[in-house]
Amino acid sequence: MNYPKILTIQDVSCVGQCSLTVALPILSACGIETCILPSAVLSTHTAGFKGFTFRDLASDMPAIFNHWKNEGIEFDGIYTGYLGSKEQVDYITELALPLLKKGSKLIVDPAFADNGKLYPIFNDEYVLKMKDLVRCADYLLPNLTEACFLTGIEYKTTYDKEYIIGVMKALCEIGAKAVVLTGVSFEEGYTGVAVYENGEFNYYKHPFLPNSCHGTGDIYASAFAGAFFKGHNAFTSAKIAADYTVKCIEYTAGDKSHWYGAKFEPCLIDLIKAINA
Ligand code: PXL
Repeated sequence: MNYPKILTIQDVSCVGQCSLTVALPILSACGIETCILPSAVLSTHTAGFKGFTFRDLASDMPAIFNHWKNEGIEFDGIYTGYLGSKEQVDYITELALPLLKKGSKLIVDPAFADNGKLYPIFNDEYVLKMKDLVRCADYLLPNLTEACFLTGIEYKTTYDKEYIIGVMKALCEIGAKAVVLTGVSFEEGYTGVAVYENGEFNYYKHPFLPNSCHGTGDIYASAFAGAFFKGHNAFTSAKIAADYTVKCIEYTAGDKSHWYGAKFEPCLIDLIKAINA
């Protein structure tokens, strides 16, 4: 599709280079018309700043979706990220998904946990509710922590290919049609992304950069969505997104004052080239 119109639903963290402040510029750079629905407004993201403000925008959602329905507005894709509360999941499945054009895809980044732990505002009830969105996902983009919370499989930091395939199959049993699992490392010094689609497993590895920063999951998911909605297949999109994320981390490395996010903007040119190659 040459000029798709997509909707992304995730929070506005005013400061901190994550969620919409990352997704919107990345999707725009990919050449996609990007409609947004902020799920919540926070003064900063929740990973390292203290005393952040948080306003859940769930109660605005029904009127917004109904207005779009009345205007006949439809989307060539929907990509969800960090949501503010479990109430939002029902609004999205009941009111947003009907706005998806026939045959168009839903990409879901569960965005509730990392490194074995839930993000501050979430709990087990939220994880349970997130499964309702997982059931609708054409492409689910969790990290291993989120995949384990969703499936109940033990979170491990060392594992083999069978363990990873087991996790991905379990996510498909919940209802995800395909899974793109990030941060999968089978050997020291490397990490990568595993794609499970139509019963087929593919893996792309790249160097592991020890100086990882916050927000890289959002950079990855946004670049994947951008490449995918521009017409690349899932595995190519997964590779393009991985290469771009690595570039952003490399570009940010060494700047201790920039701990809160990755400097993704100067590397957008590389993403644009990869998508249009
Ligand atoms: O990057 C994921 C993310 C998005 N939004 C908010 C967050 C985080 C991670 O901590 O706090 C508000």
